Amino acid sequence: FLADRSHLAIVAAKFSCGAPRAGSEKGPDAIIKTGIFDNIASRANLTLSFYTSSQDDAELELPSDQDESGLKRPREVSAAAAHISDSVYQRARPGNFVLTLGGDHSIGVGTVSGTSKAIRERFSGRDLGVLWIDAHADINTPETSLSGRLHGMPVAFLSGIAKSPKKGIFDWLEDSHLINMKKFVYIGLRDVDEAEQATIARTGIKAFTMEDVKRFGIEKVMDLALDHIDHIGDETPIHASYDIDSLDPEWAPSTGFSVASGLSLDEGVYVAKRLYQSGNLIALDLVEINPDVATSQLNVTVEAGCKLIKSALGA
Ligand code: B3U
Ligand code: MN
Ligand code: MN
Repeated sequence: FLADRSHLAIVAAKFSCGAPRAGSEKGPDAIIKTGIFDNIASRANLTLSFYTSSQDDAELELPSDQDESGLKRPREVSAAAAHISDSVYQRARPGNFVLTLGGDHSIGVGTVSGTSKAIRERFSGRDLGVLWIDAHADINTPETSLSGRLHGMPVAFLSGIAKSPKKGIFDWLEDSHLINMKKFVYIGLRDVDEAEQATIARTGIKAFTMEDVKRFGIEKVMDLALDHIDHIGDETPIHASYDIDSLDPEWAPSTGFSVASGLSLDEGVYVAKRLYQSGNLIALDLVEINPDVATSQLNVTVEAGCKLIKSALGA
């Protein structure tokens, strides 16, 4: 195993400014409250938090929440992601497995850039593999985005397709933070903007849509996805960024952007199990659980999220 799963570092990224509505900042506590981590032995519970009144959570001073350059709250999102990036880097660098609980998916700029840099240092320049499990492609740029929301753009910034539009907005991203898109795979796509489709086609990014999952079955899709990331079998470290909206609304109603016809819970769990079995998973994000949406069924979503986490950790 490439990361030491007996040393689980948990990052609670209580941040929702990248999304149109608040609420996902409460996602980490909803998961933690279930007690899921209580019996994981010798965990290093190193928690990073935002926007919370609880005493042991460090509150981060964030810059202005103004909209700018057609982007919604870009300085706040950029600063939070920079902070998360460094936090994840510090934890991944010595070989901990890093689990980040979101938060909206703009925090993915932080998590993936942090592990990318750590892996380059740990394994002398190696590229990180990334599995992005999501209904959405999150690859809009400031130019193509129709919403201006940063949770629809993390993949564009991580790949270098989107560049810092201004000083103070993602200008902290270094080359070592960026990812090699040849080792990047999507699973679960079913709501992709036209400009995003064009970007994916032009750059040849590997993508398995829900149609592909239905046609080939999730087993075959995972065979192909893992083979794409690691086609020469050289144990490429993998960061999985799991958006809960990849699951069908039946199993994940409490999220901001539900899209019909998603992964069944069994399929989602299968993806997580295969990641564990690969032995190469070094980090996992679970994002976009929003306790303020479909609150009466929050436990359904939280239970699904916990199953994904446990499966990815081999529990
Ligand atoms: N593609 C749209 C919608 C969206 C993306 N990610 C989520 N929603 N969660 C956008 O705003 O970029
Ligand atoms: Mn997403
Ligand atoms: Mn999504």
